[in-house]
Amino acid sequence: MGFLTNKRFLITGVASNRSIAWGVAQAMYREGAQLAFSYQGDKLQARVEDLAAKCDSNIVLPLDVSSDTQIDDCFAALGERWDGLDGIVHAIAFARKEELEGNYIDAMTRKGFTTAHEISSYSFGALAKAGRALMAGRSGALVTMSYLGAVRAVPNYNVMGVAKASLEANVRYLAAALGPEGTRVNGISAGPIRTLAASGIADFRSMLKQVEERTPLRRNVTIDEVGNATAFLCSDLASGITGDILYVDTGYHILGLG
Ligand code: NAD
Ligand code: 0WE
Repeated sequence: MGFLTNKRFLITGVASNRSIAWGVAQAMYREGAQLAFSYQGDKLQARVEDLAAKCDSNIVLPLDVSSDTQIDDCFAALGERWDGLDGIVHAIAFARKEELEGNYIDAMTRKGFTTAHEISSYSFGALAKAGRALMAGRSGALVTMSYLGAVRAVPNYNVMGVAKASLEANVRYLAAALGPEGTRVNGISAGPIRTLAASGIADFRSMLKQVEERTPLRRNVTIDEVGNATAFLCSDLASGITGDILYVDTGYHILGLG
């Protein structure tokens, strides 16, 4: 019997079969979880429906986190299908492409900063708030996806790094706020992975190569490895862990001189 049997989760952030959220969904499905999926924008609906079907799920809901209405409607629809929810996986980030290249100060704008923080950090708290009633009293778990750029100055990551720092602080404040209700909140800091969000990032290939050459395990991490760690954090096996960031990056973050 899988370690997520009889548990129900909402998976956000599936955009393709390369998405980290898809690695998460497959691991959680394998461990016996029942899954619902959200997708951003009509263009992704059919693709996410197809992927959901592979996990025996027909709960596929629109959710653009820039809209309060869509957030409310998503959880209302979920409440019609399920009488409770055991967790939410948040795998959503966005910054304007122009902000993710070149010198941080040259690239930064008020609008770009606001958008990055709203979509990549505020949205985690917004989902926690909207899902709170459905999760109450069920030892629920929230997990989000971060990156090393939250705590180190990574070239070109720029305002996304500042937004991920905010996201990681959000993990701690949400954990403190929801702990008394039995809900745990954690983040995973994943190493670089070629996904849609990584496509078009200048020099992503050379970044993957650099990590591969230096990191303790001498290879890049996979969506399945991030999926397994997320499934663990969502499960009762992690019942004593909250407010933390777990690095799933083949060890890269421990290095000084690589
Ligand atoms: P992806 O492109 O597959 O997923 C990003 C998702 O964000 C997409 O599904 C997209 O629809 C969603 N999204 C963006 N704006 C949204 C909005 N307004 N409303 C709802 N959804 C929205 O890429 P990914 O790499 O799987 O990214 C998932 C998460 O993992 C992100 O938080 C990313 O920062 C994080 N992460 C990625 C890497 C990497 O190297 N790929 C490493 C560490 C962390
Ligand atoms: O979090 C991310 C990427 C998130 C992301 C990606 C895009 C590309 C397309 C957010 N917004 C956008 N906006 C777009 O228009 N990662 C951890 C992957 C990533 O992105 C980088 C990295 C790494 C690693 C950008 C620069 C440097 C390193």
